[in-house]
Amino acid sequence: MSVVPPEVEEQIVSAFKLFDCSGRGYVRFSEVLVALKALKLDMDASELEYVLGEIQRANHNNSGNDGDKIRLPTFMDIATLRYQQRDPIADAEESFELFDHDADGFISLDDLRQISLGLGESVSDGELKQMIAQADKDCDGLVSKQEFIRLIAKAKMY
Ligand SMILES: [Ca+2]
Ligand SMILES: [Ca+2]
Repeated sequence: MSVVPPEVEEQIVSAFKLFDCSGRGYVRFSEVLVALKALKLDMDASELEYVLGEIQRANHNNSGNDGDKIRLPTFMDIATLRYQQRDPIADAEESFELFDHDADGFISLDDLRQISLGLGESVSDGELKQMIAQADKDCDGLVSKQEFIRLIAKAKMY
């Protein structure tokens, strides 16, 4: 069972395959660093060394890694771990900027309309209003950054 959403898991597998282009079944330490960066799950070399050591200890070395060769299950473990460590606030701030289409610091009904248009999804105003109402604690019809972060933080607890 994996704790990362399926689309993230797919990205992780693709990143692995990208570096394992010849199908040798492993990627090297330095390639893992680059792959993680591409996944926006950056780690520095000393962090990676530490994590790798922990994973190898947990698996009693039967994961098929020898030295510089990191196989997919291990790569998946590393990326998953990093994914779980991400700063949820920084993450929410990034998403907020995506939603705040006109960048005025609030997510309005208009912002959501623009986004759903951009995605080619037809979402009714009623549904969009409901999305805003979920987060809109002070009932001004707009979602402030604070309200948005609170909503995301709450959602992450489940
Ligand atoms: Ca806005
Ligand atoms: Ca509000």
